[in-house]
Amino acid sequence: MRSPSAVILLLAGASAAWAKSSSGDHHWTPEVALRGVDPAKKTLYTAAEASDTFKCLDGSKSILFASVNDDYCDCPDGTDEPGTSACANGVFHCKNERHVGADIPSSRVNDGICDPECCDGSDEYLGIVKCPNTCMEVGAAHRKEVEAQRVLLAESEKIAKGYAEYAAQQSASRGGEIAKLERKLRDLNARVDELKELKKAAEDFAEREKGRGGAADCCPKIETCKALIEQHTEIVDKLDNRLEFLKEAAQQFENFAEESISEDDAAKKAFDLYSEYKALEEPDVEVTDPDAEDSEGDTCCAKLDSCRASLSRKRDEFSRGKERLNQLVAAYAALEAIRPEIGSADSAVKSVNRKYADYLQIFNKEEIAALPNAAEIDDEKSTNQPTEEECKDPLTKITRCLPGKAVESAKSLWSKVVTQVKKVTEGEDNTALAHDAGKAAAKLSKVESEISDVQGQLDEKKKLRDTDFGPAGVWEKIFKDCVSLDTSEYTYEVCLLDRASQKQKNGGHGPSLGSFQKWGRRDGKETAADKYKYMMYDHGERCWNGPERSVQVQVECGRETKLLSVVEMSKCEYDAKMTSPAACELAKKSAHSSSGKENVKDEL
Ligand code: MAN
Repeated sequence: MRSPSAVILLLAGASAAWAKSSSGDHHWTPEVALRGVDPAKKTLYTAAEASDTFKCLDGSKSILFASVNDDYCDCPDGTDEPGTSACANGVFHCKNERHVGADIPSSRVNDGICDPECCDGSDEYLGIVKCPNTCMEVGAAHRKEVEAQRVLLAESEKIAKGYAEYAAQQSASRGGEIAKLERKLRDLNARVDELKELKKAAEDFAEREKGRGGAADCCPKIETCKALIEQHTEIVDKLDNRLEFLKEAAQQFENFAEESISEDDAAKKAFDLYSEYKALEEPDVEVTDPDAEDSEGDTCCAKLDSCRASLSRKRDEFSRGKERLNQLVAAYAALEAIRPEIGSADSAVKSVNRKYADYLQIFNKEEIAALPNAAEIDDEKSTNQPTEEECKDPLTKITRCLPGKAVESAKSLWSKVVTQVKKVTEGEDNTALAHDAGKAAAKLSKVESEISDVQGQLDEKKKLRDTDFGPAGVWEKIFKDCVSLDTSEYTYEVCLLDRASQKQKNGGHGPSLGSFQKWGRRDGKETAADKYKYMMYDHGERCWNGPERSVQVQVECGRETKLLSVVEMSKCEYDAKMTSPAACELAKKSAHSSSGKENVKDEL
């Protein structure tokens, strides 16, 4: 720093030198007028030469061209004396060839000090001191520095590009993950509804069990029920046997000659009855009966209910079998009235007739037994009979509807139950749950805790999706990474886009400086272009007699994510500076501003 008196002395010296030279060796020439002029403004001065008039660059005044750099200050803006120290506000430009040009206050011209900004020494042209031209070395060092900066910037931008790619991948996969979790949640919620119903069914069941005398009433009936099933099975098997026998030749009805059907009423009637029989035939659906084996731990009443359900299905099987047998027998019997000339001409008719004769011989004498009465295992005390509407839900009402109830569509209903149970519960035994409120409640709470777990994961993903991670989402890669800085008294820590704190250096716990609130400045005066250069952390621990602590972090492009400085600008309001490759993305697209949401992908 020059002292004012030294400057005055030096200025006095310089003016004296100029005065001496103006009147001595250094005469004014047009070239002298261009001394200290920035090449960018050169034409403004050369143009003046032609008209012999120079207009001060602020337009305030016109003077003779010969007055430019005549060591007398004419222009209020000092532009007439760029090459002398005559104007206090003049600017001298050193060309600094082989380096970069620089402006210095023209008061420093010929002040006897070599200005470091003027490596070419041109500011001391009167030779009061001899300033060597160091521009070659200074320029080389500068170029080296610029090149190093360029390499560093390129590296930092490459890292930032990687961050942006990471964000794009995260964003793309997050969409699918969110959809998957939402689906899972829907399924689990449906399962909860189902388990609530099962639990309710189990409670109802327990209630009914109480009402009907409980185990004391149910246990003795189980054996009776099992015996009844055996008797039923025997009868149904016999029925099936007859049906199978007749079915062996039934195909022949379809081979009747056209003429037989058109010319003989008996053949036609037999054929029509057979067609009706065909309509009754059901495809054989293999249904495993889950009640066949009692589950361990089931109560007597649960076992009895299962047994009743099996019995009910047997009875239903019997009535449908019997209907089919009667229909088929009627078709065969109709052929007995066929006209002999047709019957003996049609081989299909003949073989049907033969089969029927055999059937009569083998089975007709034996009556198909009626099914034994199952009333003794009926649940007379049972109240709260389900409505038909309730019974349409095969899964949850299974224990209340099927036992003892000969529902016409029992078989298809049952197969629906089996499929649903398999699909929804993945092997879980809903029937068991519907009989045990404790088990159902335990399962319910397990699924409910699974729901809260999945909900947590979903909320987390959605929060990330909705977080503003800056241009192209670059900050996501280092989200919540923490950087710290030691000052003489404190260690400051900033966890990116999360929270900031100040700790005593001696290890003591320090106050929170707040949590991340927004991109932008404390005073809200950021522009759209520099919004992502500032992070605001606020609502930290309140200062005694002051505001809540807060920190504004200014970020610049740099190779490392690093906290450079933290200053307490006013009480409990801190200003920090940091570098990060994430800020380089912004440098590249400072014109852009992005919300950082899922659509930033398009910007990459
Ligand atoms: C602590 C630190 C300081 C702050 C004072 C205010 O010492 O957080 O930075 O100025 O509290 O009382």
